[in-house]
Amino acid sequence: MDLFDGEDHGARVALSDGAWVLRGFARDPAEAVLAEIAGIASAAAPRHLLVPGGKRMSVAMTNAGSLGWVSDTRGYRYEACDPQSGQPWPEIGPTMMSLARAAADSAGYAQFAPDACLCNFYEPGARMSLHRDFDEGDLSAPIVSISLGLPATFLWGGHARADRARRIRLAHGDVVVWGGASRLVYHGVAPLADGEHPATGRMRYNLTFRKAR
Ligand code: MD6
Ligand code: FE
Repeated sequence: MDLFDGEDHGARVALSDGAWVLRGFARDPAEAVLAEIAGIASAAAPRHLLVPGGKRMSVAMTNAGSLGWVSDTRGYRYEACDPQSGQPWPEIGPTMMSLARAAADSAGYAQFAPDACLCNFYEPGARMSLHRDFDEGDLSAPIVSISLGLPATFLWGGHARADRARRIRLAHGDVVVWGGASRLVYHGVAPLADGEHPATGRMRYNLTFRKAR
């Protein structure tokens, strides 16, 4: 067993109403998913987007699917083409797609049909401040989030930004599924601790599958 193996592989942990952590759910197909991420990154390079306030995000992002989430000084939105290339975003890989659907199913969200996959690339020190995801057109669909590589501390807050956030460790292969009453919960990621992961080196990857339209 390596250092990054969770002892709770296979556990399903309830975070709050409608939100689950599926421990290790993505571990077996991780290698195939990482290959798909590499393909996406070579077609649409990860970049550090500007937020409307003008700051540059520490997480690098790209997208797959018929819509991709983008941010610039004009705001946040979904777009069908990569503004950097003018080309459509690459397709969501078949392994990651079936994994996202299986995770949604196992958390009680049948028939999940995501059209957008936001791909987040974390180097040591990268973080994501507390936010809610409400740019999606269909808030009745859940979000499925797959974490690969270095472990992160996920911040799970409440419905108000000031609500105290719980700290939840997300390791290689962990999947979070949330929707329903928890769909608009505040959440974030603490600065990534440095380390070396056997599958990804000094990187954490996070994929979030959404129904944007
Ligand atoms: C991350 N995840 O884990 C950031 N958002 O790197 C998110 O912001 C997120 O995991 C919506 C739903 C699930 C998530
Ligand atoms: Fe989010």
